Amino acid sequence: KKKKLGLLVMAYGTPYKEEDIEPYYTHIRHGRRPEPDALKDLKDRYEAIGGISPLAKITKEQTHALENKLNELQDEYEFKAYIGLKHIAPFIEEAVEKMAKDGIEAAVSIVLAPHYSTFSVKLYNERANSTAEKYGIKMESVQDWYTEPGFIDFWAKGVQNTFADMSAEEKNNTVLIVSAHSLPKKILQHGDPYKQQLEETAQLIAEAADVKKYEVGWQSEGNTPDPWLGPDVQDLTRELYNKEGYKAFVYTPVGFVADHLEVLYDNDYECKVVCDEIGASYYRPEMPNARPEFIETLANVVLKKMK
Ligand code: FEC
Repeated sequence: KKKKLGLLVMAYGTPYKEEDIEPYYTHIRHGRRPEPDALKDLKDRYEAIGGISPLAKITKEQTHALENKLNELQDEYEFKAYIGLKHIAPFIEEAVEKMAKDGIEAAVSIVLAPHYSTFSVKLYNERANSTAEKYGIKMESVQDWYTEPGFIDFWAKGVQNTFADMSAEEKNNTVLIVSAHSLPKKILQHGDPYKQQLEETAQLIAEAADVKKYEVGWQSEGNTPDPWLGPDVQDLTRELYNKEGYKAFVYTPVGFVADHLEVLYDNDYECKVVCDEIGASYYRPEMPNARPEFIETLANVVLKKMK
């Protein structure tokens, strides 16, 4: 008989409906309610991408597909997947509690974000592991997976396909911008690997896709007085245009794995506005979402963690 194994798939979470936006935003802000202007600004951004984000649906699709793929790839274990979210129900703690109720004794966890930071993955894993401990579940947690060959290959192919769509003039005057969510600069004081992991990701993708000109950028920074990691992708676009006169910009927000607000608004709207202003073409290869090759990549990451 196969051994039952819990699979905790952790993700950021997103409001399911308009009324969820305020409590969700309050949770992101560690319990501080947002100012009315900030709340309105966030509501307007969700409105601009169609009212709510497709993220909830995509996280579910990714999780179900990953469970199926893992059960297909091996026959020692029977994986049972649970979604645990950072900022909205089902919260990480609730997912682990449910595992315990279902009689799960061992589990593996993964965050649907490729890079490790003390401000992101570490916090997900601490919440998962402390709840697992409380219920006597033995849990192994993936730390990062940005070097997984299938991940680099996914983006390299997306970039190559994008280049194939360009005119010769664009192709000779283009730059690849590889980005992730910005974090407060103070993370660097404690040896956080996040910045270096993004730089390495950019280099690996550029090599695999044979891209000569690429830059690392940061996006979606928060609304706080602290300095955040930069350059911001919008500023970087203007600066590169002024210096090099590029005719086309290719954005790969590789710190994310799905179509959601930070991509559909911060890239597809905000970066596109800058490109339109300077008269350059805007390109953004497709996100991984639940594409089979990406799900197989995640499955490989999980299986490696268990060895
Ligand atoms: O609903 C959606 O479609 C978008 C979901 C969403 C994802 C996401 C990913 C990351 N965030 C990270 C860090 C921060 C820090 C702050 C912060 C703020 C927000 C706000 C919204 C939001 N984040 Fe997010 N993030 C998503 C959504 N994030 C909404 C609040 C409004 C705003 O500032 O835009 C600042 C918190 C503070 O005020 O102190 C820090 C990181 C990721 C990528 C890793 C991951 O997915 O966990 C890091 C998706």
